[in-house]
Amino acid sequence: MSNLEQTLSIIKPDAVERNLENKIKDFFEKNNLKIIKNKKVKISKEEASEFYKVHQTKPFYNDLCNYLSSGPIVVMVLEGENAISKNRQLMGATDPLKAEEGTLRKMYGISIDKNSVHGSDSLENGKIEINFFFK
Ligand code: IDP
Ligand code: MG
Repeated sequence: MSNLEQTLSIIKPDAVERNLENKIKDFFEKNNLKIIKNKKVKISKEEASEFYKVHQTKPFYNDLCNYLSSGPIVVMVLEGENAISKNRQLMGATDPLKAEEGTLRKMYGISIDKNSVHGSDSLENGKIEINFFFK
């Protein structure tokens, strides 16, 4: 049975800065996640705070919002079979040191805060996140 989903993906500032945009996009396409929307933006601290508000009680929240607003990012809607979980698998663990071989964060992540990519964690949050960037 098919389960076509959409998820939000972000190429974070550390990866954009290192010109990894095309490599990361190719990796998604090769793994059957189609990029159906795509734009490069720079968001404000306020926008980052809104985007990451689920983390507002975490000790790293302020740094996280400063970081996501520190430089250009590429936001994309990925579509494919089980896109939410598929993208999470392709990204690997949050901490690049713990990420599995062959995952984006293993290949490109610098540290837990500069981990190169974001991906929605559920269908519900995916819809909220897609709407945030592509209204
Ligand atoms: P995820 O990106 O794998 O879904 P989340 O737990 O949702 O991970 O955290 C959001 C982002 O916050 C992570 O991608 C990472 O950049 C940052 N982060 C998570 N945990 C820590 C931490 O313990 N220290 C610093 N930054 C963190
Ligand atoms: Mg998350």
